[in-house]
Amino acid sequence: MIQHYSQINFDEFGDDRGSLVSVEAFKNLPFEIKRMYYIYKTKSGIKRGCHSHKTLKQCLIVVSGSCSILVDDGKAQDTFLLNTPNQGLIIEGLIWRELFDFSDDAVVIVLANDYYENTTYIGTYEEFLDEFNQGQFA
Ligand code: T46
Repeated sequence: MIQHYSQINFDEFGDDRGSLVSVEAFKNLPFEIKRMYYIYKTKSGIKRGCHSHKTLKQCLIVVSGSCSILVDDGKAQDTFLLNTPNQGLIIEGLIWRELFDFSDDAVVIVLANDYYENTTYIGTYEEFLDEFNQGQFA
């Protein structure tokens, strides 16, 4: 069972005009990009995510403002504060994720290796743990 999360740093090209970050599949991002979506205007008290996928690979980049992301691999939890546009969080496979503490100006870009399919969502933590336990003993 592939199950993984990690922070990734992208090179920032800065000059007196400002900064630029480039993300390229299989160059500085370890998967192909079939979909991009972005999240914005989320209020500070709101939680997003609160689900898992089985095999989807995603990279979350907070290009403006900040937000925190809790990831849970079934055994342990980590929390990441994303607040710089040249850093991302890769989440791959069966990982429960929750996004919270959005700043008013937060914009989260998500790069995904597959198209949107609402049937691939694991929507409750209990279901997620069941899937995790099945994988452990498979
Ligand atoms: C994830 C976190 C970080 C689409 O039509 N296409 C899409 O590609 C996505 C992602 C969503 N939608 C629709 C489905 C819902 O009607 O947009 C609405 C909101 O989606 P959702 O409630 O899933 O949004 P979040 O922010 O809770 O979760 C999303 C992703 O779904 C999820 O994969 O990891 O962002």
